[in-house]
This record gives sequence, C-alpha cells and structure tokens, in this order.
Amino acid sequence: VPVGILMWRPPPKQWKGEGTTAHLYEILLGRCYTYTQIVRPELGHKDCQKIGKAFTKAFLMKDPCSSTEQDYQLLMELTDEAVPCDKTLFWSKSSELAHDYTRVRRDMFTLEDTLLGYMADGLKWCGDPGSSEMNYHSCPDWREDCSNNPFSVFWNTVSKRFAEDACGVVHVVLNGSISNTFDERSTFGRVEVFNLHPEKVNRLEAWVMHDIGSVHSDSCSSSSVNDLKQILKRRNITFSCQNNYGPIRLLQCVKNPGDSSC
Ligand code: N1C
Repeated sequence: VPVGILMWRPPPKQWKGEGTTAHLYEILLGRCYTYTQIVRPELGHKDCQKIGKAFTKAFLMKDPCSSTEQDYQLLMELTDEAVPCDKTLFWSKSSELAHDYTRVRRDMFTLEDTLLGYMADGLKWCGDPGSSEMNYHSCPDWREDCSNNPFSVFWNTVSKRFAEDACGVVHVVLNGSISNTFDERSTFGRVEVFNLHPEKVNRLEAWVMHDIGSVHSDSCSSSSVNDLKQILKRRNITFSCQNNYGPIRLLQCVKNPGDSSC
C-alpha cells in the first residue's frame, strides 16, 4: 500500500488573518479550570473536559467561512451561567476600561467575566474541512476573507445570549473619544441592543467616558448616543446616560495621576 499517498493532505488554505493561537486547547482547558475552581468555585460542577471538547468540535473539520450559531449550540448549553439582575456591563470600543472597572467591582459582569467569555478572550481559532487539525498558519480575516469565520460567529453567538439573559438595570461603557461613540455596526449596536428583553430589562444606562488627554469628545448629547436612545425607545426600554461616570473616571486617574482633571 502506498502509505505516502494515503497520508497526503492538501496544505492548509492561506487566509489573511493570523492563525489559531498556539496551544489553544491547553489554554481553553486551563482557563476553564481557573474560572470554575478559583474565580467562581460555585461553578465547580462544570465539566471542563467536556467543555473543551465541545469548543474544538464546534470548528474542527469544518469550512472556516461557513461557521454557524448551531456549531456552538452544545458549547453554549454546557456553559450556561446566571448573571444576577442589575449586574450586566456591556462595552463598545472601551474594553480595557470596562474590564478595569469589573476587576474592582467584583459583583459586576462583562461577558469576559463569565465562563465562556473568560475562556475565549483574546484567542483565535479555525480548522479546515480536509483535516482534523487546527490551522495554526492562518485563519480568515473578517474584512478580507469572510465574516462567517469561527471567532466572529462565536462572539456574535455568545454576545446574543449574554444580552438575552440580562435583567434589571443594565449598563454600557461607551468611548466618548471617538466619533461613533455608539456604533450601529459594533457587536453592542448590532447584536446586544436588539437582544435585550424589554419585559425584564427596565433601563439601560450608558456611561460615556473620555480618554484623559484626548481632544475629541462626544457626550451624552451627541447624535450617535441619541440614535441609541431612539432605538431603545422603540424597543420600550428606558435610556439614561452619564458623562464621565465618577468611579470609572477615578480608575482613569489612577493611570494618569498628573493630569489636571484628576
Ligand atoms: O463590537 P463591540 O466592541 O461593541 O463588542 C463589545 C460587546 C461587549 O458588550 C461584549 O459583551 O460585545 C461583546 N463582545 C465581547 O465580549 C468580546 N470580547 C472580545 C464582543 N466582542 C468581543 N471581543 C473581540 O473584540 C471580538 O473579536 C470583537 O470583534 C471585538 C469587538 O470589540 P469592539 O468593537 O470594541
């Protein structure tokens, strides 16, 4: 038997984006155990082996430009987790600030403070239909290759669930130092806002934060924030807004102690 021919595989496709994070599986497993054993021991019953396998099964042996929500269904079921009412924190173009804040306010949750967001944060992954291996060389770029790639579909799917599960008063940190403070094309603007349930979300409060030392500034009265207000009004959700919410401003000042505004 010509073993060499049987073992031949076409080389993995060359995509424009960076490839799967090295040691992805081990990182996912390690983060799963850290989260369920140490960060939130009340989730100690979760089966990290099963979760790790469901994660990789969602994209291995599949075309990385035809990812679907369905691919992640089992993973979603295995990682369900309740966030208490009034404790959900969304963010858009303000990742660092929002996470700095929840690191101190341990009772509040961004998506990355829940199990699945914690596991996947900052990682890349994709497979190939002709191989059972991950593609460590390249993965589709959202712009240049395709939008239905494994990690974009993942973030859309988990962001949707995170918003559907939210209740009470919810918050969002927005970046007032860019022109589209509320961006209808962002995950927050496209997915989360439209998946809040008006029966259980009483109000969304936006915190529009300005970078210390930046000249450009958008505020609660800017037109993009007004677009958000109108969308929520149509959806029967009350909107409120604060510029430079004090407690987060203090965190910015910790990093810029010499600034006159501090
Ligand atoms: O598109 P964005 O912001 O508005 O997405 C942020 C919004 C948050 O409220 C989260 O709940 O959507 C959720 N979310 C993540 O938690 C997340 N972690 C990492 C969305 N995207 C997330 N990522 C990656 O950052 C992902 O690759 C996505 O494309 C970016 C979005 O960041 P953004 O534009 O600042």
